[in-house]
Amino acid sequence: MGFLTGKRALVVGVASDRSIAWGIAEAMAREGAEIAYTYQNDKLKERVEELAGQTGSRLVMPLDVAEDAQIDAVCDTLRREWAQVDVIVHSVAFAPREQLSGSYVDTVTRDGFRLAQDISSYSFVALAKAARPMLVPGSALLALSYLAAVRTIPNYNVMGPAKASLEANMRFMAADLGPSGIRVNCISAGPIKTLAAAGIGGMRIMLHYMEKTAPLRRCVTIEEVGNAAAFLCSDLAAGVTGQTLYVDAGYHVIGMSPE
Ligand code: NAD
Ligand code: 0WE
Repeated sequence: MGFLTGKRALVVGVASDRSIAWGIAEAMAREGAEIAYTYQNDKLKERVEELAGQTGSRLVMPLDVAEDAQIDAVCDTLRREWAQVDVIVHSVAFAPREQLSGSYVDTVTRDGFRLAQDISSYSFVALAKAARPMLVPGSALLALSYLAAVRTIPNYNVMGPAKASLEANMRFMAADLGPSGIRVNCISAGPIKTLAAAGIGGMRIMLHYMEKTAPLRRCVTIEEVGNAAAFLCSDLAAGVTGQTLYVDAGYHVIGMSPE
């Protein structure tokens, strides 16, 4: 019997079969969880419905996390279908593309900064806020972060402060919801070739650098992130909250490579 048997998980952020959210959904379904999915817009509807079917799920709902009304609609549906929610996975980030290259100070704008914070950080607590009446002792919330929350990374620019904000958001949620038995954590994943990483200048070089310098001398996969996520959101991690777990082949511990 899987270690998530009987758990009901909402997974936000599947766009393709390379999405980190898909690696998470597959691992959670394998461990016995029932999954509900959302898709950002109509272009993604059929693809997400097809993937949902592969995990035996028919609960697939539209959700642009910038819209409170859509967040409420998703929670209304879940209340009707499930009554309670055990797991929420937030695997969403966005900043205007033109701000993800070049000089940080020169390219950042007030609107870009605000949008990155709104979509990539605020939306995590917005989901928790709307789903709050359905969360129960033992529920677990998870968001996806990146090393640039705590170290500078070339070109990640305005997304760096957004990930720093996401991790602080996670800690405040953990402190606030902890007394109710609800856990909140982040996974900080190493770079992976997903849609969000497609067309990012220098991505290939970054993956190569990872393989040369990370303690495990390789990159990580969505399956590995998925397994860590399934663990963190299960009762196996009942004592863990407010944590950022690095699933990055150890890259974050390196100060200087031996070469
Ligand atoms: P992805 O493109 O597969 O997923 C990003 C998702 O965000 C998509 O499903 C997209 O539809 C969704 N999204 C964007 N704006 C949205 C909005 N307004 N409303 C609803 N959904 C919206 O890419 P991914 O790499 O799997 O990214 C998932 C998460 O993992 C992000 O938080 C990202 O920052 C994080 N992450 C990615 C990497 C990497 O290298 N790929 C590394 C560390 C962390
Ligand atoms: O979090 C991310 C990507 C987030 C992202 C990606 C895009 C591309 C499309 C946010 N907003 C947008 N906006 C778009 O229009 N990652 C961790 C992957 C990533 O992105 C980088 C990286 C890495 C790694 C950008 C620059 C440098 C490194």
